[in-house]
Formats: sequence, C-alpha cells, structure tokens
Amino acid sequence: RVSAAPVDPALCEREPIHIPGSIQPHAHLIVADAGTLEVVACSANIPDALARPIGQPLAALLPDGLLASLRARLCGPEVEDGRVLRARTVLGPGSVPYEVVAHRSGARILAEFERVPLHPEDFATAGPIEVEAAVGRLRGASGLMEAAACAARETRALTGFESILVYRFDPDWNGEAIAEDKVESWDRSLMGLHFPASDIPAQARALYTRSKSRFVIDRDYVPVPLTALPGAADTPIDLTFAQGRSLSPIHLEYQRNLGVNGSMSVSIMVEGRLWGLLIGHHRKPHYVAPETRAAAAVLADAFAMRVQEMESIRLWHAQQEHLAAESRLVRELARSDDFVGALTQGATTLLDLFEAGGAATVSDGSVRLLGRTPPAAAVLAIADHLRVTLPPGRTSYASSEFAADHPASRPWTDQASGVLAAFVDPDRAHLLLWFRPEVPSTVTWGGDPRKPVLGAAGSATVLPRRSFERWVEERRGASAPFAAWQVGIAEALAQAVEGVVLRQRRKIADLTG
Ligand code: BLA
Repeated sequence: RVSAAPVDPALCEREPIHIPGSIQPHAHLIVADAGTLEVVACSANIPDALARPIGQPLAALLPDGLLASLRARLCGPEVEDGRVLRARTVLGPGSVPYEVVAHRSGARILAEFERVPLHPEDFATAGPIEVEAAVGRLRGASGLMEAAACAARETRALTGFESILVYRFDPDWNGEAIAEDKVESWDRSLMGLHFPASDIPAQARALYTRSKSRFVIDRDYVPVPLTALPGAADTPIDLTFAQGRSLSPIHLEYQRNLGVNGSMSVSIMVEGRLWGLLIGHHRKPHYVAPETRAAAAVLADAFAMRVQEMESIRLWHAQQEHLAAESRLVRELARSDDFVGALTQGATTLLDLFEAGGAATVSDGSVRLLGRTPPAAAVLAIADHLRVTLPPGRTSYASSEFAADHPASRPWTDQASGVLAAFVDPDRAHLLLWFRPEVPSTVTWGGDPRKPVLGAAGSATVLPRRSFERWVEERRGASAPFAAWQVGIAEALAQAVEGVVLRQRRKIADLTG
C-alpha cells in the first residue's frame, strides 16, 4: 500500500550506495589486499575457473602476466583510488576468455571479471577509430544545443541504447533533458522536461563526481552478495569505482516506473563540477562491452571540454564588453565634479552595464532615473531598505527576486524583479542601482516536483514517484540572475565614484571656506 504523503527527501540521501554489499550478476568480483595480494573477499558467483579464491594468494589464481601488470599499476603506496587496469585474459583449464577491469580502492584491489561474449560481433563495440570520428564531429558542432544533440547522437551510435539524453543540472541540482536522440519506435519523449534534485540525491551526485559511469545490463537482475574473510568484513567493501556495483533498489524501481530496463549514466564534468549526465535508456536488457563503456566516457569528456570552452568564450566576451563600458564611465568620472551627470548623460551610461532595463543614482536623498524603473519615491524606499538591512561592511547587494526581500516592491516586478546595488561611501548616502524586469517562465516537469517521494504507508521506506506526466509550473517575480563578476564591476565603479564625491566635498568646503 502506498500513501500519497510526501516523505522527507533526506531519507533518500541516507542510503549508502557505495557499499551495497552486492554486485550485478554479469560481473565476478575478487577483492585482494593491495599489500599482500591475498584474496579477502569475492562475489558469490565466482566461476569455476577461479574456484574458492578467498584466503588464497592472487598468484595462485591469475596468469603471471596479469599479476605482474596488477602489481605494477595498482599496488604502489602512492596509487590513487579509482586508478584502473584493463586487460583481457584467459582463466582455468578451459582457457575461458575474460575481460578484466581492476582498480585500487584504499588498501584493496578490486578485480572484476566479465565473460567475453561468445559472439562479440552481436554487440556494438567502439574502437579508437569510431571514437576519434565521433569526437571530430563533436568538435565541429557550434553552440551548446548543437553540441549536446551531437553528443546524444554519437553516444547512441556507439553504445546502441534506444535513447540517449543529455541531462544538465541547474545550480540547485534540478535537471533538464536538453538533448535527446532515440529510436523512432519509442514514442516517449523526455526532451525539455525538468526533474527535481531529489531524483538524483546528494550522495549519488557525490559518487558520480568521483566515479564517471554506471551501466545496468538488466534492471530485474538478482543482486549477487559479496562474502569476505571473517577479519575483512569489518571494513565494508567500497564499490564506488566498481563497474558492476549493484545500484540502489529505489532507483531500479524508478527505472521500472519510467519503462526503462537496460541503462547507463556517464558523468559530464565541467571545471571539477558535475555539470550533467549522459543518460542511456533501453526498454529491454542491454549489454555494453567494457571497451564501449570506456568509449562512452571519452565522449562525455569530449563534450564536457566543448562546454567548458564555449562557456569560457561567452564569459570572456561579456566581461570584455563590460570592462570597456566601465572604463569609459570611469574616464567620464575622472573629468567630472558631478558623478550623477557623468553616469547618466554621456554616450555611455549606467544602462550600458549588466543588461539592465533601468538604472538609478541616489545621492543625498535625490534620485536620478534612467530607463524602466519604479517611480522615484519607490526607488528612495528601496535605497532606505538597503541602507538599513545590508550588514555592516557590505557594500553591494544583488537579487533576482528582490520582492522576496522587500515585499513593498511587489508592485514593481515589471521594472525591478532584479536589483543590483552598490553603495559609494561608508555612510551609504550615495548609491548606484540597476534594475532588471521580470522574466516570466514556465517550467515543464516530468511529474509534479512537489511530491517526488512516496512513502509506503506506516513505514520509513521510500519509493520514487510513479508518474512522469508533464506538469507545468509557472514562475513569476524573477529576473535573469546577476553574475558574481557583474557585482564585482558594480563595486569597482562605486569605488571610482567615491573619488568624485570626495573631490566634490572638498570643493564645496573650499568655496564655503
Ligand atoms: C540515481 N536517478 C539516478 C540516476 C539517474 C536518476 C539518471 C543515475 C543512475 C543511473 O545510471 O541510472 C534519475 N533518470 C533520472 C532522471 C531522468 C532519468 C531525472 O532518466 C530523466 C530523464 N530517486 C528518486 C527518489 C529517490 C531516488 C525519490 O526519484 C530516493 C528516495 C534515489 N536515484 C536515487 C538513488 C540513486 C539514483 C539512491 C543512486 C543509484 C546508484 O547509483 O546506486
């Protein structure tokens, strides 16, 4: 029985997904001590070729060549968590071929073995040639949306998923599907839909920041438990970097509700931050070979680099324009005894900064208005409010939802949903203001974000929501946000104005002598 009462999403964040104690059945896991190379744990599905490994030295189980590579790459004291060794090997008297992906995890080596498919040609495999061609096409894409569409298309061609989404996080960790490439026959589209932060809880995002990809071959798999030497059981086996890690059962339920069986997600990292995910969906189980999984990670990285490049170019141009306008204003100020005139009358004015709809100066209780602003009396009230509420020592203020801080401004959201302010002097007698209009927007969610979590009646169990029906939210009262560098330029300009104010004061003092 499921009640509709929302459950605290913090419950989702408590699941320790890095130590599930089980793996997916397509993989076989052997855990060895990185110092002694003795096997301390393994999954319950160890194939005959590796029979009864626990307590044995790895040397008794693996071919010499593989053992030597493991030692060289993963066993030193300086080796970082997550460093990987990939190899192909044959095991046991029958010389059965296996793919090996081994990695370092603390004082342990985790080695995962997967049977090489009997008919590898049945699976899309991506070699260096395909990857290079795909990266080349990604390089040719211009603009974020085109690059995202290209990344979705290329990733789908390489991995064979029925659908690939490019999913982008916003600053609050809600997400949006900004590109989609899918088979014709799947008449579901998630393109353009938004999803709340709780769909991918904080500990999952933290894990995805460290470990770059996960693949579920068959959503309905039976997890394979890990067993350990009695002594080793005290420290749970950390599967953060394990390819075959068993995923959260809550998330697998979510996939069921979405109609997804085989899946993947690959982290898109921009400037050290989890920018988004490449998400793969398949209606049936879907096996992706280890080499192809690695190729998907390369594509995600190539896309991430393009995003970083485009974002920094755009930012650079915007900053150059602003710095040029600011320095023209500072030159005017240097020639002038009247800062209000210098900022509001020449070829360049305050309105040339920060894509503002309106601007104002407030100086000893008198107001000068430019562009679309609230009326003078309201601007004076805003100045008074900021003078009183800004903490001591702070010289600037910016908000894209000013009425939330100052309800009296609610009638002026058309002109001043966003406010950027910089005080000129420590007494806060002089103030520069920029206003931005409301940008009403609608956000289409994949399901009602206010009830993301359902609790089974009378228990602490959490379940993901079951409906992904389009749900449209209208957002009012907010402008485009001000960037931190824009606040910095406003502060610098206010400082230049302070020089003029001091000069003005001295002049008046001299005259009145
Ligand atoms: C993980 N949730 C995830 C992942 C995705 C999503 C992509 C990464 C795991 C993977 O590779 O499949 C969510 N999938 C989406 C979204 C879209 C999609 C938004 O296709 C849209 C296009 N999830 C919930 C709730 C909880 C929850 C309410 O909705 C908690 C109670 C938990 N999601 C949850 C957890 C994980 C997760 C715990 C981590 C899974 C893991 O890595 O073990």
